[in-house]
Amino acid sequence: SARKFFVGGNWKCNGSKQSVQELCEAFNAGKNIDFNRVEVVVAPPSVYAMLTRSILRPDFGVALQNCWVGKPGAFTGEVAVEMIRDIGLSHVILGHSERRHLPEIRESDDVIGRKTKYAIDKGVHVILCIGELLEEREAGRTREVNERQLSAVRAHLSADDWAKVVIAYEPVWAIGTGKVATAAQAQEAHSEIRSWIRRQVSEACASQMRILYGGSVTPENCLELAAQPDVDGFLVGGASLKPTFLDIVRAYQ
Ligand code: G2H
Repeated sequence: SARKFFVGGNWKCNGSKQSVQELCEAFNAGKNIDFNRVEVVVAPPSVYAMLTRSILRPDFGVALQNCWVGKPGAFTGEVAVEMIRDIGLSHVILGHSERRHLPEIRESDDVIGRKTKYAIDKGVHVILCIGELLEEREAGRTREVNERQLSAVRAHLSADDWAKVVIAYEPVWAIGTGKVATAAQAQEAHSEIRSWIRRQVSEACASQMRILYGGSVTPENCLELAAQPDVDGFLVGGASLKPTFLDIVRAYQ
């Protein structure tokens, strides 16, 4: 397709100064990555973001995994989009299922929409995660849940804003469980998401939107998924903490 493949690495709440250093050095040594064909972004825990940015090859972007919803100020414990820009990061992951569903966090669809708008307005690209729970899939509600989560973001965005968004479809039952979606399940959901964008935003936006698959992606299962027409890349968790993440980056080939 005309869409440039996109691979994100979501390190979640893992690592240390030492492991960040070692992983960045392993990535820096990686050869045979055609950046005309793939965009790569890794998301360390926020306290390691400056360290990561200073060590990591400049042809890899760096993201945070969350941000505050508005301007900097009296918001104890939060990190503002302005700070993400200030330290030279390109992206922020928003709406990850762990932030939506962990009882300690429970971020709402609307807050995720507001965060997405604020980040885009400040020039930070958004990796927007959506996806259904196992019980929702089993009840035949996958499409409805994805569309509800997308609609909550659409309520805050202009049509042009969507050009700064990459969507990551992450079925919650496939996250960190080793239970990857089949290529057919991924393709079906991705094609429904693209069709929603075609109807609710525009044809041009739908044809350009990168829709990533996330959930137990590995070097072993990535090629079959990447071969699906509406799978434009990956958001990788556990497997992005190893040097073999680069084999997933090369899945565009
Ligand atoms: C889904 C994914 C990365 P994992 O959360 O966002 O994690 O690859 O470990 O399932």
